Amino acid sequence: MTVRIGVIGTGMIGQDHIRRLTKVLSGVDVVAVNDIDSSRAASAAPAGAEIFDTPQELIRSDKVDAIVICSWGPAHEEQLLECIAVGKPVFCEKPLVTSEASAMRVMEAEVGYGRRLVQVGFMRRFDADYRRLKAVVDGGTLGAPLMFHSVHRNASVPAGLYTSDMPLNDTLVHDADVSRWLLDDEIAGVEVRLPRRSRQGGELRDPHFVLLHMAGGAIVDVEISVNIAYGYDIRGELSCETGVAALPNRPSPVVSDASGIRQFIPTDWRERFIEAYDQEFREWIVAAGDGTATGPSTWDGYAATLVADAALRAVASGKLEAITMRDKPALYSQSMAQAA
Ligand code: NAD
Ligand code: ISE
Repeated sequence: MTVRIGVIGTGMIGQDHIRRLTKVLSGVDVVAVNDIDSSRAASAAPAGAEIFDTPQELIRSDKVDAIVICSWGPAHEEQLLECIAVGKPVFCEKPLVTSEASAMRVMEAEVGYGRRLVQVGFMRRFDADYRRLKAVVDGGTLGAPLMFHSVHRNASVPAGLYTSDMPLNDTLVHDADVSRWLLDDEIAGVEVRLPRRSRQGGELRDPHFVLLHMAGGAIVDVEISVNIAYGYDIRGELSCETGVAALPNRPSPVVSDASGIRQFIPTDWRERFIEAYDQEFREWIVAAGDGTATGPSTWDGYAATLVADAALRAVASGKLEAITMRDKPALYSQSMAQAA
């Protein structure tokens, strides 16, 4: 069976996902696209795909079985609710939404529908290196994890479009999600420290040093630097009771020349996580073909949204900001260890 996909939002990641859905993966066909910028939709549309004027028309079209949302975070809620209303599986890029109230509305709609339909684009859970790291922790040979050091560095972010809230509500959400998943625990509180501002980012508040307090007592520190100039650099190291497990350096040629010995690093997320994005869609396509969703859920998107909200409060207060989660609906009761 071929799953017929409609893509909403044909900017940077929308175009990259259209490429993988048309040129890399099988069992899918991109049959529809939409973007508020209609000329961008037209240039991104694969041959034969229909260009829809609105997300609602695309979602409701009989030609579309499942939807991929790659619009901006604030637009996600309305598009997700529409997908749930018609019972179609939907892959939604992170962040799920940009406020707690919005996350609750999406969760209530999906719980009311009675079956999982939403997968959130937390692609690190599909990355082979992160999966091996998780296998080591879950294996238990190192004892309980006590600390996780997460480094999230972007060479640059689009000037103007990327505001001072975004290191926390658009970038930190990945580290929050992967910490919950690796440690199989919820985040109970957040502190943020602001080092001296980097001149690379102009007026943007950057970098951030974030502490995530896990409910079970482990602590995660996260460096968020979004204008570090030299490349896209993602690191992670878990300190456990009797040993340490870290993400390996990515395989890359070691170049020796008159400047010394060095290894290339990716320029951005497209390159670093290329196989992870492919794998997250492989798994999504299988579930979407069955009319459901697996992998990172609305609950996971809600949890990450709470962390972003708490981090923004912590910037203002300078204090540890506690997180209170609602009871977990049975629909999401699968443990985090099983979810991808
Ligand atoms: P972008 O600005 O390049 O593209 C967003 C596109 O969405 C634009 O073409 C815009 O016109 C369109 N759009 C905005 N609102 C819309 C609406 N209401 N209806 C239809 N189209 C709309 O941004 P991007 O970098 O491609 O990011 C898009 C989303 O993907 C964001 O949520 C971002 O956080 C996420 N993202 C995820 C990753 C990842 O690693 N998983 C990487 C990059 C971006
Ligand atoms: C971008 O939206 C992503 O999701 C990338 O994975 C992340 O590294 C980057 O900071 C975000 O802007």
